Amino acid sequence: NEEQNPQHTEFDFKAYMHQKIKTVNHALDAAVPLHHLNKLHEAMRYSLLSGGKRICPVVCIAACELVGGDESTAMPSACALEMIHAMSLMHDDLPCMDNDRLRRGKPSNHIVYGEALTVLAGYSLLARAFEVIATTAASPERSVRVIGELARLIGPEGVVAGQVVDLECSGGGVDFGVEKLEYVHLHKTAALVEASAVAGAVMGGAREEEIERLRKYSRCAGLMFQVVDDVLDVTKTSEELGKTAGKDLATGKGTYPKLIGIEESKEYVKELNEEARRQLVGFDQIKAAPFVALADYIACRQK
Ligand code: GRG
Repeated sequence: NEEQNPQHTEFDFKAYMHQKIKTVNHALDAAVPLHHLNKLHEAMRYSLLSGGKRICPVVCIAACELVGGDESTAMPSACALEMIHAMSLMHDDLPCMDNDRLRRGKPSNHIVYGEALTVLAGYSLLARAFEVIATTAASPERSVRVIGELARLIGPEGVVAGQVVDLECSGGGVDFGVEKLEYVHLHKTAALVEASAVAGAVMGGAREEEIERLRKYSRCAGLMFQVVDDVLDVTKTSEELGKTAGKDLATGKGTYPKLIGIEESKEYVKELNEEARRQLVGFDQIKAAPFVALADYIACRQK
């Protein structure tokens, strides 16, 4: 893989992520300070600052830098995206949704703070996300465009739509074909990555054509993340499988290996990676290196 991709050998993705995550965490910490009046801010910070790969904020910053902007211009949007990601995980873990007691190896938000406070802390993160973009970004015109894109991509035509279809199908008994599976992943997962790339690009002053290429890249990357997830679920060692029981069997939910086959799913990952990479042609190749490496990281991750 490294032979086919010389940029990959020169670009230290791990160091890049480490450095970006550090600045993002610092900005998130400042964006949601602790208040001692009640537990609301504590509950917001519990999920916001509890690790995580920070893919959305890094994509946002990298997109801004790719089109000639700088990190600080993208930072309010980057923080907003991580706030929305965090609130979606908090709500997803609730008993009325996926009912997960653990998140990132720690008790889920509602286990620690109770369901009511988790719902409210989630809404607060959502509201704070838009407030941060509206009040700290440089250009009002760009901020309005980002707010509009973000609202559309997470709302009833975006993340929420994906979650609704996912919930409908999770109980089993619903005809769950590959089209529906793709719909769920494109909305539930890829839409927020898309919003991240578009927000960064808009804030950095990208041309429309650049925005559209980054949009396509992130849809491929987001979808790829989920196909890889499904493949890993069936290729895990039997010991690990004993713990998770395989998600398609456990929930009645469709997965790529189940619907198109394991080898075909791996082939699809390759195609999505190539398609993602094609979107980067024409950009400054040095500034595009994080995107090449991110797609490879998603395609090749083992856990
Ligand atoms: C967005 C308004 C609004 C409401 C939320 C509950 C809900 C509606 C949506 C669920 C969305 C969801 C849980 C999508 C899954 C996304 C996903 C792939 C999460 C895992 O991402 P990682 O591995 O997480 O990047 P880390 O822990 O690294 O941050």
